[in-house]
This record gives sequence, C-alpha cells and structure tokens, in this order.
Amino acid sequence: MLDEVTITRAIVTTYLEKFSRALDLDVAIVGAGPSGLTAGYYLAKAGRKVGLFEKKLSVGGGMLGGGMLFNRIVVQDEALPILEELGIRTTAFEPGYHTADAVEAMGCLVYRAANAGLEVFNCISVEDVVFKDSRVCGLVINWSPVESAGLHVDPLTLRARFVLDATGHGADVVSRLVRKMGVRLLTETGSMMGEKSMDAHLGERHAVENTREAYPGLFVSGMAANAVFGGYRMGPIFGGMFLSGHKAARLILEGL
Ligand code: 48F
Repeated sequence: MLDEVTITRAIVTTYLEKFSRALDLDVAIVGAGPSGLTAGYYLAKAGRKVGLFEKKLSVGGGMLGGGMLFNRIVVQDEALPILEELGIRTTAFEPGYHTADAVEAMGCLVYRAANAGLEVFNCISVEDVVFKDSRVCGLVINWSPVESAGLHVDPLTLRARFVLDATGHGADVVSRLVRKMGVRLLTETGSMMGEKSMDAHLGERHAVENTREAYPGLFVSGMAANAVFGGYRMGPIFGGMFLSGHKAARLILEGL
C-alpha cells in the first residue's frame, strides 16, 4: 500500500540532498533560457559541479514562445552542430536558415542538460550576489513566491567559483551588482551599455562576441551579454543563444 508520508519524505529528503550539493558549486547559472541551459549542458558534460537557478516555475525563458507565440524557432548554419548534438530535429527552410519546433528544442535541451548532471532549481529567484575581495563568488537566493508576495523573509546563500548571468534582456544579476556595489564593469565605458534595437545579423554576432566576463567571477551570456556590452537584439533566431551558451561554458572551463 502506498504511504503518503513516505512520498513526502522521499521528496523532502532528496530535494534537500540536491540543495545541499548546490551550496558549493563550480558554476552557478542564473536563468533557464537557451543560453543558460546550453552553458549548463556543456559544463555538466565536462564533469563540473553546476547548478542553475530559474525564477519561474517553468524552464525555457524566451524560447518556448518562438516568435510572437508562433512556437517555431529559426537557427543558422553555424549553430546546427550544437542542435544535432542535443538531438533537436531541424528542417531546412532556405539556404542558411533552418527551423525547429520551439517546444521540442527546449525539451531536448533540458533533458540533455539534466542528464549530463546539471542540477536545475526552478521557482528560485536570485536577488543578490556574494561579493568578497572585489569578486563575485556566490548567489543570494529566495523562493520566487516570497519575492512576489513581498514577504519579509531573509534569503539563503551559496558559493560558486563562477557565476553566469543568463537572465536575458534584463541582465538582472549584473544590474543588481551595479546598483548595489557601484562597480566598474569590464565594458568599454565601465557601465551597462544597454541593448540596441533590432538587427538580426549583428545581434546574433554580438551575442557571441559579448559572451565573456563582465566583472571578476561573473560572466554573461545570451541577451544579457548584449544588454551589458551593448549589442543589437535579434528576435526569434536562436543560433546565437546556443553558440553563446557554448562559448560561456568554454571560457568558464578555461577559468576553472
Ligand atoms: O530570456 P531568456 O530566454 O535568456 P537567453 O538565454 O535567451 C534570450 C532569448 O530567449 C530571446 C532572444 C533571442 O532570440 O531575444 O529573448 O538570453 O531566459 C532568461 C531566464 O532568466 C530568468 C527568466 O525567468 C528567464 O527564464 N531570470 C531572470 N531574472 C532572474 C531569472 C533572476 N533574478 N533569478 C532567476 N532567474
């Protein structure tokens, strides 16, 4: 006979084991969009201890909605090897343009990343970083419903050798760091340069070029990279997000 309390104990015990493992990470990723999950996949595949924190209940970020809720995505030639590795089926549309189902693409990415060892924590918001000796070295986290209800509840903290801000257009981790610590970023101006208007070609190129360390210990990927280093937006072409996540993982592995 199934016992309700055993079910509860199974959930509480194994979740707390998973949470305890995440208190001391090689890499803490913020945001479960395409760039953060791709970085998580490659870091976990390389055997690193990596956790990903997503404020929403669902993972996927801006990819599940395709373009204007038409849930298809477009990818360019350069990103095809990554999609193939992840098992995402694509269809050629015109030379240089391929399409994929947004839900299938995200499903494959989440499956392959989790299967490689990425520990994903949903419904947890990152509200601050741990800052020591002029370096980002951890995250300050709380349950998203605590934040949205405006409850006065103190957060908890975890340590990470590197943090990746993969929070999309808002570059939320970098923004909070700048707001609270007034630091000079590793950008041309020293401050957040801001996302530019739409240019799909440049935006895709910039997303990869701008994937790098924004402050000691803190890397940026995807749209957060363009928001911090001043790149164009690109809309529902996603090759740059996969390539950016891949590059972020490579750079962080070099640093570890
Ligand atoms: O926006 P998002 O999908 O990031 P991305 O990997 O991809 C961008 C594209 O989806 C699209 C685009 C390119 O075609 O323009 O927008 O750069 O995913 C970012 C995730 O971060 C979460 C947010 O809920 C989303 O799922 N996030 C944002 N702030 C926080 C957060 C936070 N403070 N704590 C935890 N998660």
